[in-house]
Amino acid sequence: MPPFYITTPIYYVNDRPHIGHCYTTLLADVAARFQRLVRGSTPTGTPPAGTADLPSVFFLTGTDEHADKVVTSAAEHGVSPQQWADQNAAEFKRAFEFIGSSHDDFIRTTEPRHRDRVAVYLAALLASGDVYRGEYTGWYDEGQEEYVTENAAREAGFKSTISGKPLVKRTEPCYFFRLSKYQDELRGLIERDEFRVAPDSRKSEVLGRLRPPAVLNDVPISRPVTSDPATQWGIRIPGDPAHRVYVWIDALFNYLSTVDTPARRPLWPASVHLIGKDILWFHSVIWPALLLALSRSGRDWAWVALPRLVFGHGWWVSEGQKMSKSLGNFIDLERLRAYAARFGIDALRWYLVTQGPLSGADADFSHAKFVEVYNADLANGIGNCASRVGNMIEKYFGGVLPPIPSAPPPEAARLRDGALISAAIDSLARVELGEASAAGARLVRAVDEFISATSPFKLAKDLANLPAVGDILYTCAESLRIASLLLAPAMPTKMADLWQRWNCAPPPGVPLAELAKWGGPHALKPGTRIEKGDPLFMRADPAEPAPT
Ligand code: ME8
Repeated sequence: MPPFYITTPIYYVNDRPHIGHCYTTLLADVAARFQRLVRGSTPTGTPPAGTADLPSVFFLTGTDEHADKVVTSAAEHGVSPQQWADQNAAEFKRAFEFIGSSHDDFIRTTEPRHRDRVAVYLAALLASGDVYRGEYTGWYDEGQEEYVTENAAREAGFKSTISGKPLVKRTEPCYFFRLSKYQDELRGLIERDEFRVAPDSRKSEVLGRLRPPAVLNDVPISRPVTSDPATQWGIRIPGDPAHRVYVWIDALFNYLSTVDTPARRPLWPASVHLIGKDILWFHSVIWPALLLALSRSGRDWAWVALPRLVFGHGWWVSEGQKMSKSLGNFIDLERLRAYAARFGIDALRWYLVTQGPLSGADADFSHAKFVEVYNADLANGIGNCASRVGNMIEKYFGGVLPPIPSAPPPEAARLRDGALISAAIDSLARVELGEASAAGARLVRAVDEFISATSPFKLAKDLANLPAVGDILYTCAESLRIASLLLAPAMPTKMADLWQRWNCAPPPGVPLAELAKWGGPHALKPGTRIEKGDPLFMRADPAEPAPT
């Protein structure tokens, strides 16, 4: 199995982290935890020194620090750009610690390990001619730090589509990347799914912009350095310090620079670049074209293959409206912390992962929906089911797990057949992380239905039925153990809590298919103490006001 290397966008350090940043990093975390589970690899990896014990799952997130906005915000706060970047990168690290992210590395683009590699990549592209010096005139969106094509500028009334501020006409000497050369090749690669862009709606969107009559122009990739301090922040073009690398080009290379060491190189190519739909063009066109160019810039670069998949998720909106600075309606970290304080971090993770805008329409963060999902899936779902089973084992068997049934009740067939495990693994392959997690919740519901169908509490009224009751309860507990495996990537803390109570923590190094075999070598051991404990999730009152 090739290694699984997943990335998130690297976030601008001039913004404070909010739900959107936390969401993408959380999704990548759930994907990474699922993949570790599927492969039986260690929970998280501090990058090891030698290739031999390279983790088979590698999860990268980080910060994008060379934007011009960093210089302006730093000046407003009376600190240097580097200090400003340090402070805000630390905020992102704290935010990701709060959401329980298990990333293996956090890249900051101001780090020498990144800057030095970007200079090497550009030197190779200059030498091959795919980066060349010219002159650029165009419409510039100062807020977004990007040029807008003549057509797009005209359509938007020469105003930024994001901020509404007027676009500015700029002419400057400039280095270009020969993007035009790669248009047809990229179109073919995406059409044939050799370079996958998902979900399908995003693939169509990109292909629409690559198919004739669309024509790709070469793109400017540098900005001039002047006496203005704002222009001195960034990585210089090798051999021409009067120019610095455009922040987007610098940023995209993080995915490569982080693993471009002798020990980590086997991790390339990335398996998934998880991004928001706003930055699809950069990731599905500019980035693969840069990589194609680099891979052909000399024999030393032939290993630079294309990433396997770019996945662009949708948008969190707030009460139906796009979140923006001008509206001041961001679901910010404080709101998320308030939800975690009231409902637990795992409940927040569950809501974001299962109700978020992963592949379809935008999603609204709604308190009413949060409580509904919390009660249905968690308090009345896994929480209540685990309590019921634990209580019955306590009541009828003194808290000790009864024997494995010699002939499992016929109603248990659905619990034992492993179909939901296969469904979860299939969903995972399509990056449908909400679906993969929901397979665990479905298994819990199936256990509830099994309890209703077999009525152990009624049977137990007659002592002669105790063996049958034991068969039912063992079946329930073992099925919940399997469900807990599927729920663990989204809810690692609560499931670890359950494993501790039930003495069934999965041993490291065993792949999911083995762990999840019903009654297999890792099944619950009869005679194990099953501790009841407090409910994993207390029911929430929908009438209570939202936490703030
Ligand atoms: O674009 N809903 O950084 P950025 C869901 N530095 N996700 C959201 C969101 C929302 N409302 N708002 C933001 C940049 N995101 C560049 C990236 S990568 C080489 C450089 C998430 O700080 C989503 O993942 O603006 C989006 O793509 C990303 O934050 C943009 O973060």
